[in-house]
Amino acid sequence: MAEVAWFENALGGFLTSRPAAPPALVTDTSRFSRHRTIFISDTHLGTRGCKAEALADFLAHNDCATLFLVGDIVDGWRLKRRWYWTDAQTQVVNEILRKVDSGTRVIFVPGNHDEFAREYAGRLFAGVEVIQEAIHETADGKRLWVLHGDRFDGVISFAKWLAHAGDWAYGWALRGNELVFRVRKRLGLPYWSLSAFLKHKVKNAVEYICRFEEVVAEQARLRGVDGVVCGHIHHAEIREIGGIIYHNDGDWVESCSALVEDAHGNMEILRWADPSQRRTARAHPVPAARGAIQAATVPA
Ligand SMILES: [Mn+2]
Repeated sequence: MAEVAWFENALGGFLTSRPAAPPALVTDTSRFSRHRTIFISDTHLGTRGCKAEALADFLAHNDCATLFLVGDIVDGWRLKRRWYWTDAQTQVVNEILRKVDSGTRVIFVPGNHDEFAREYAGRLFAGVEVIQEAIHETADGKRLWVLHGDRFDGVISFAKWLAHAGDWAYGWALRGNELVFRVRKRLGLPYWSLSAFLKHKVKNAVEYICRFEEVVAEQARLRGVDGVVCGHIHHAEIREIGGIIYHNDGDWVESCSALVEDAHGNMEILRWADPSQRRTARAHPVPAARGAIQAATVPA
């Protein structure tokens, strides 16, 4: 920091002026999209696993009237043990604040990893509304219950230490991902997730995901809503379960997925490739490489 001369202080306002808003990341306008609503969750900021570069890129290229942060945005469990914060993670925060400044309504529905924020439900932080759970009305009049989803998680409510142990093991699987990613990138192979592979290979995990989806849909039905939007299990999905439209917006530690609503109330899952992978994909054309946007599940 440079020395400050007496007259600089006397100028007033010179030193205390607010830093300029961070510049927009958008360079490729063909990739820019406008949505009515964006839902993201399980970004796990503060951890190594967080794909912050991809997330900041996604936020810079996707605008919306309302942005829902559906929990596990900041990983309080991990930050308690070790502080891990990068410039890309700061960029994510800046992109969210830039949305607030440009008139986007940003609603934060805390999850289990950021449960510290639940105490602040009903308050406003830097223009971000903190709400325990929300009801979102789509453009075509459907009422969606928005919640993180951990409260239906038997493991979490019965034995918290067990969930923490699972979280620790999962963290290691994600670090394995990094290694696999680096090796495959060097070989010019497309992205492949070790932890996602393991999760899908484990039969119990698949059964668990199904049970979770059914329980959440059943609870939504009891509430008399048309559908539900949640996160928590890191498995993006749109499907109808017993007359309820179940939406899961996925995560930003493995799949880099978001749930978006268009001006007519249509919901879609977007998968966003990491900017570094896109550069790799251009350098080595690979048939199976993911594009910038890949529309996935379509509601029945
Ligand atoms: Mn969670």
